[in-house]
Amino acid sequence: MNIQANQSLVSAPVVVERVETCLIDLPTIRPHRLSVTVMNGQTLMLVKVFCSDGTVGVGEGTTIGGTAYGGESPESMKLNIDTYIAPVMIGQDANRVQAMMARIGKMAKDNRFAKSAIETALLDALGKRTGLALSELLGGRRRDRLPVAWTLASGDTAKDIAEAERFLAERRHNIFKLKIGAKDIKDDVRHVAEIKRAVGDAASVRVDVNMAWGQTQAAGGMAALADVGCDLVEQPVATAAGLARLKQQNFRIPLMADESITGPQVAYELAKADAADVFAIKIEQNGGLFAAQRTAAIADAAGIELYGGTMLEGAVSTIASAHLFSTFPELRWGTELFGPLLLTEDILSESLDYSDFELAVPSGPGLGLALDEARIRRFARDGYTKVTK
Ligand code: MUC
Ligand code: MG
Repeated sequence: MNIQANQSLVSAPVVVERVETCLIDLPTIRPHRLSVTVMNGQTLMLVKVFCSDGTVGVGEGTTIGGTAYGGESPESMKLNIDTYIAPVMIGQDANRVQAMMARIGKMAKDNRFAKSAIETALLDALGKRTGLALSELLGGRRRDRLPVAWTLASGDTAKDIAEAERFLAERRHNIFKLKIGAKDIKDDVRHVAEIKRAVGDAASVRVDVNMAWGQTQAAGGMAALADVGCDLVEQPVATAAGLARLKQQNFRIPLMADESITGPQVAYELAKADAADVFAIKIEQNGGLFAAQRTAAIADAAGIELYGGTMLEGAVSTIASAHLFSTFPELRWGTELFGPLLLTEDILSESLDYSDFELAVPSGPGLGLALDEARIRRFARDGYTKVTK
């Protein structure tokens, strides 16, 4: 397509005509054990935004363990999009993504995951309309590939070691995050020590406590984890004040905030309170790609390092996140964008490129993905719900 044709497409009025949503239930390759839940499957909420120029954008809302991790479930995302969000989008300018999100914000409070799905779909459509990859719409990618951690969470140390050794040999992952916090601290620290001993310097070993510890437990845990060669502790306690108190104790191990980061305002408060060394950036937790970009800018300005987080999303939201993370000035701790690899089924017609310990960020227009609709139909709970006004 030549530049003139591109320009006329961008300047022509393009409106949203229809929104479709669907829930897809997919099995996981093994049970995934976190301190908050055990996952045997994952439900993806897919949304499609149909525009008057024929472009169709796709977005995804996905969480962990129904409402075990946060207030939004895939079902609530779908219901709130169908009932409240889609109707205010119909007939509105599809090119003005930020204005559309502001309009939606007036009609729908909270609902950060649902909004992230919608914003992703609008940006995917805009990218397809203009021929630009989503990362270029976000200001331009700085890297084409991203380091990807894997989470060892089978609940069994020997199985976790075997999994880690296999992925190291396959050159798929050399960063491992261990889910701890459900057991006694001594058992958890022994588990981490054994895995670190097995992988040695070939891999970085980190832990995610998912807020399971109290303050004094966490202080003991941080010190013990530093001693066994753990590189990073993620969200050991629930509150921002608790994180800040831990951070002030200067353990020899960096502290990362995850669940605490629910948008730019909170990110600013965390930075002001000196509550973390690292921020896990998640597009859904922040309420969309633009909000996540603002949170990352706050971290950057405060000298807080960045990590690209996941809600164990499927391919669509994983790749939306990848586009955003590819634009960050620094990504010191890499990413954990392995969600699609935890699922038994691929919903894309062309699989993602995970190789050499990294994920390739697609370069085609928008997300740069094509869905396998036959596979989606097979796993869809009730098919697509259509909203036209
Ligand atoms: C979290 O809390 O970070 C990310 C990887 C994983 O296994 O769980 C998620 C959620
Ligand atoms: Mg976490």
